[in-house]
Amino acid sequence: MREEILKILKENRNLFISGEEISKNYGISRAAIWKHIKKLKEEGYEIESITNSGYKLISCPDLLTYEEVSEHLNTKYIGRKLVHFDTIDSTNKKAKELASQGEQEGTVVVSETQTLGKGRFQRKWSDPKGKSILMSIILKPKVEPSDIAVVTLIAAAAVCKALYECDMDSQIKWPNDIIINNKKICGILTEMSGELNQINYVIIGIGINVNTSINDIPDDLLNIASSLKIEKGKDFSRKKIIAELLNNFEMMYDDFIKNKNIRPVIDICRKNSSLIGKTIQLYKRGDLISAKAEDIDDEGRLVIRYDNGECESIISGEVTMHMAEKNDN
Ligand code: BT5
Repeated sequence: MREEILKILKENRNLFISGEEISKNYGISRAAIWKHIKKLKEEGYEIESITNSGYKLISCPDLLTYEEVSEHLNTKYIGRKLVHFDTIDSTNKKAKELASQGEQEGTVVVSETQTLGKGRFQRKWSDPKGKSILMSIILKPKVEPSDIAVVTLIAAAAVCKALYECDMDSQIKWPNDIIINNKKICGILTEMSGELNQINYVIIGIGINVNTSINDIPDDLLNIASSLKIEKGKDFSRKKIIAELLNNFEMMYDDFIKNKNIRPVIDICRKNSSLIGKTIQLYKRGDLISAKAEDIDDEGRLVIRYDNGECESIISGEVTMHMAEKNDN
């Protein structure tokens, strides 16, 4: 009923709609309507209520609920079911739970905050409440497990493109970070359940620092982390960014699954790469090795050249990477 009331308020935005009319349309009591309105107001909806005139929707909050995000969404299945939490341990963990219980492909888990947000290798992901995008997409792709690295790149390209559409130039630090002015504003965590040659499901977890301010960033991350707000000096609409991201993601993911075409993804990753042309350091089987990042090849692998002149193409997940200090200016 909450959804219906919100829908009718949105259809009549800036106009009064009487409690009686809502009551007649949906066959619920005016007291019940009032309760829903009260709850909506608590969630941040600005609704004017005047006796004898009814209710008027004035503004909507920047919440990542389906009702808010769907206004900007033009996907067929990605994000068409959006499971929203106020708080949760980790959206990836929840998405895994749902996926293993048979949840369909495309369902997205979103939370306003996480108590146990995680990065790769069990590192922590930090977030202040209501200021980030914290989401996990459930996928069930019929591809080889070895193709999964590409899905991380599709997500990175989708974030980069969505930010560009919101007037932000960002760079992709292959394979799973998005940076602005050399600071991380987004991290991607891809997790998979499957066997040797079969995938049960893939979870793409994405964390973006959107309206995070300097004070929200833990001291130990101040040198490496930033947000869209810090970099641009203004607030951004989280719901618009998440919708653009999902729109882009579906387009590129479909192209990959149906046509095996990842050229648009690779183009975005190459053009916006923060690594190509730079000397990087990477951990390889425990050793810290220096190499030059030369390219991202057509399969999405990072092409590196070692100091001894030898070349190698590495797939995501194979190494942990740190920018060499001389590039960290
Ligand atoms: C990542 O790991 O960058 C993947 C992060 C994925 C987070 C999302 S949020 C929604 C979904 N649910 C989850 O539980 N996780 C996903 P990694 O490359 O390992 O980077 C982790 C490192 O980034 C940490 O060790 C910190 O140094 C740094 N970090 C932590 N929080 C950060 C933040 N908010 N912004 C920028 N850097 C951060």
